[in-house]
Amino acid sequence: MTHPFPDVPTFSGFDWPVRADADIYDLEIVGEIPRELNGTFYRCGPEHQYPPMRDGVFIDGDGVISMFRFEDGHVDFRTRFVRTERFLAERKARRSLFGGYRNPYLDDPAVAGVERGTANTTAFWHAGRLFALKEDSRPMEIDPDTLATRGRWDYGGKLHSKTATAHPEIDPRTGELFMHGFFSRGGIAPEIAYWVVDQDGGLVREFEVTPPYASMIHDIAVTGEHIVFPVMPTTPDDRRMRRGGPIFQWDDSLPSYLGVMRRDGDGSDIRWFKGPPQWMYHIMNAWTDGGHIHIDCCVSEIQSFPFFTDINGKLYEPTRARPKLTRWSIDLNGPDEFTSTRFFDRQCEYPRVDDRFQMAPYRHGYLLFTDPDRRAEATTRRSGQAFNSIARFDMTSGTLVESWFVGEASAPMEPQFVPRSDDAPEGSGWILMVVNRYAEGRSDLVVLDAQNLAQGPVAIAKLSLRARAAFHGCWVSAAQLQAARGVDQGMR
Ligand code: V55
Ligand code: FE
Repeated sequence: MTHPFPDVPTFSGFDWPVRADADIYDLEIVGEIPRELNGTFYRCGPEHQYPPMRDGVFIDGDGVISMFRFEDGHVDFRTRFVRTERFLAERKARRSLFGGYRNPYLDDPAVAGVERGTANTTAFWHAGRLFALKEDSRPMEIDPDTLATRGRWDYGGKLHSKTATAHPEIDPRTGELFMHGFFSRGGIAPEIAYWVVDQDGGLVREFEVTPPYASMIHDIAVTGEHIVFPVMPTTPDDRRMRRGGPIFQWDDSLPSYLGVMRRDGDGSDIRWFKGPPQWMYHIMNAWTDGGHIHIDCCVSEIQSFPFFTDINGKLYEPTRARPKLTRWSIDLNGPDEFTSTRFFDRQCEYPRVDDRFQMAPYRHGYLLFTDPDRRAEATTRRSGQAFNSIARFDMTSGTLVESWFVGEASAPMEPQFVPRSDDAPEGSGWILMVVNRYAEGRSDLVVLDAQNLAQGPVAIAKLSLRARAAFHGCWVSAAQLQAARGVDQGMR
């Protein structure tokens, strides 16, 4: 037996770990699932298998990958813990063995040298393979039908980097994949690995870039022509880690930098553009327009996770930690500085687009935000963020077009756009989104018309259990799945 989870917000109420590998066949559907929706919505998030050894932070939970499979108006649900090396070691011991977020000094000596990666951040599809990703380790490959864990993926032994981002970017025009790994040599060494994978899944080149200082680099910007590495002052410290402290702290004595290099180059042309200290987790889209690069993203004044504390002991200021929709612009013919334009003054996160229009000028942007006139349930209460609505923005002007409040005592998770057809115009399709129903202790998957969010769901697939608080996901069409497995198996 294991002892109960501690009675703290991270592990109680809606966030009490479910810990189930479960299948629910044929979810109850309210309304009608559009017949064009054939494929699978995959999501990945953290959930502790066992009560933590110390004060567990939720982003240190074990990876859980789940899927909603859409077939001719039906939706089937499946969820599995990812069988990481760490998960298996803890399962064998029937308790936690890893002591803290990215801090190996706190581990039980029994697991010295065991891969610490949790595969808990993103479900990602490229070249016929599904991955569960965590930025501190290499990708974990997952079976797209059974969700069984296939093992670590290193491009046939070609990958040098020990880490791989949870935010890879696919160029929808070429099918190429662009990835980075910060702390690529392991530990907290500052080097950033960068690699390109061709449309067939083969690693074509990899090299390292050295930033002005070591920092967490959660998401990079990729345009048709450039790669941009954001370096912002959330910094690691090995001595602090040895004392049992957090790997990362916020240090606003340092500036931010955007490192720009040509996408098809070798990194020798990298140029660092400076800006004030600020923090950014997620990019909506980025593109190169002649001599300018634009990056639309959610930017906060300070680190938004409260558990990455201020290096000078300053108290966490929630209002400054709120991400706001912002455009960073770089003039490639100008000085070594970047500029910012704020589009929206509400707390927002999880920006997404119609992925077919990534890396180029675009119109439709979707994100979660907090409507202050409504009650905000603490979706990601643990990160200090509480969203209650989804919005569609017109990014040609940076203005909010429409929004939908998800309901009382409810919280939305990252939206996923699905096009009506492969050649539908930008924004013609649906938004799939899990909405957690706090009062009922369960979740819904809502289907929204992406051009009419305000009317509310066209269909709801009802879950009888709490969907775990996931981070990121992807849509894989039935045709892509079929091509990847060759034979139709279904999940019966
Ligand atoms: C994030 C999430 C992580 C992580 C680092 O959303 C950053 C940001 C789920 O794990 O390890
Ligand atoms: Fe993320």
